[in-house]
Amino acid sequence: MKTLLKPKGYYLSFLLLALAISITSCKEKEENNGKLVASNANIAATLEMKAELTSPPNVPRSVGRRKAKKLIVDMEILEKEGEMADGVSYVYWTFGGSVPGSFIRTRVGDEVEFHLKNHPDNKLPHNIDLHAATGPGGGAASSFVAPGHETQFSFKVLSPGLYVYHCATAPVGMHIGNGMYGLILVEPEGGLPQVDKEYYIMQGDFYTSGDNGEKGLQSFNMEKAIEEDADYVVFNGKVGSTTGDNAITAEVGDKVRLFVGNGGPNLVSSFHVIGEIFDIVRVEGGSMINENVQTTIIPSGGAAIVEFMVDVPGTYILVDHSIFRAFNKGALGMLNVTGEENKKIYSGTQKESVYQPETSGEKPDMAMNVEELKEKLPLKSRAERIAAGKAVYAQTCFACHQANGQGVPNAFPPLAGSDYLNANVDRAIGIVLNGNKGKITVNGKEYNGIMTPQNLNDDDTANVLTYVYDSWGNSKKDIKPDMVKKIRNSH
Ligand code: HEC
Ligand SMILES: [Cu+2]
Repeated sequence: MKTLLKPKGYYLSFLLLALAISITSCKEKEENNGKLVASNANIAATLEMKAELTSPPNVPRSVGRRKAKKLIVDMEILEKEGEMADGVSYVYWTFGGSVPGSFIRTRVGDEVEFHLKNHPDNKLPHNIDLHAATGPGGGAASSFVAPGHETQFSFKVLSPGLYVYHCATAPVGMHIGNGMYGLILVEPEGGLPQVDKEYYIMQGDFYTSGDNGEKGLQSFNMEKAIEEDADYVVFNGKVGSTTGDNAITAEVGDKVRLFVGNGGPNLVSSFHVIGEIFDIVRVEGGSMINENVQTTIIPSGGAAIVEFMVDVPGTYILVDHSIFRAFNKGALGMLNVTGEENKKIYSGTQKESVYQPETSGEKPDMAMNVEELKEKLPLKSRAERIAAGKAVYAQTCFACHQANGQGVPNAFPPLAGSDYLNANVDRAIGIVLNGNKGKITVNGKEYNGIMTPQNLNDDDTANVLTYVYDSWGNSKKDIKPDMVKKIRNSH
């Protein structure tokens, strides 16, 4: 027996030695591979590489034609304070320092060697469940890690698609609710088709101790989370993450691909881009392709890849079309497209005129036009005009400037205590009548957006401005219809 076994062991160790030599020599080749020509790329291809990780809205380079490899992911968990909205801060728990966490880009067949580090300054243990992994807890069972420790596990990515990862440490909802989620993309063999622009957008709902807009450091509110009563619903972790100067960009003619995820913890997103139609949606991040889609549904813990060509310049607004979330809770982003107009695809306003249909015909010769009639009526009391203005505000202005005139950081300037508003009444009237675009500074902050003309008559314009001036610490100016008429006629 002994003599029989000996040669076996001998051959085995020889085999291992040969393997080790071939790996080393291959490694040596790689180290010199700067000199190798592209046709030798296969020989030079490394057996392993470090994954490029990016924070939103950026994504790593596409995998292209590279072969499957061992892909080393180095992910650090950081619990850190950030800004939820203007003046509102929050302690986020993050994968890689951002919400959503670092984007991981792999190709099918890669063996992902995952190193999860929990920073020593953190207070809690965490782990990670990757929906792209097959195995207990998607990795959660092998990755529980205390502050000041590192854990390692490996998994093979078997199925192409866009997958969510998240922390799965109890209470799971709280870890997710504090921002512990992100996306991992598994590209098919040969990679996804090339496009011009790719971005990473992920929705999440947040539950804070104070109401939406309440200033100061907010903590997680478990009761509201259980009730699914979100204070903030946002893209990329905060209100205004992708608006104004932070807007994502493209040029006319570009093919744009958005990797869109939803971390939840609770809400399902009705993802829509105002003014665009998705040429294709890779539904739920999987292999099914739907074409010509207006709004795609992204479940909590799910994702979708949407692709569209941008044909005309302008600002395209990304929203959760459960629309109060967009205008009142923050789920609003912007894609700025620059380039040549194409009037055949979109004309812009072609003409604007008064619309006064004929009345039923009684005494047509005596009928006064509406404006003349209004001029004859006595002006209502200031209180009545303010009440009427409030109603106009609630219908017309509030979507952008918000219920208490506070505006939306980096997108819509405040009307509350607005130095810009209070400095010049005629200018304010002009803005409501004709809209405004270009840079303006309101209370020391710069805005560079577009307000469209509001198409209100003189009375409504006067009333809404009287209401605005009367509210939120503004200068109490009284705006009369004839003041509006004067500005209207001067244009
Ligand atoms: C679709 C969004 C939208 C709506 C609706 C809207 N605005 Fe604006 N408004 C803006 C934007 C954007 C600006 C800044 C424009 C710029 O950057 O030049 C602005 C600027 C202003 C300003 C000057 C800046 C300031 O904060 O004082 C006033 C006054 C104003 N709007 C009043 C109104 C009133 C009154 C209404 C309703 C009748 C209204 N807006 C409706 C988006 C909107
Ligand atoms: Cu966690």
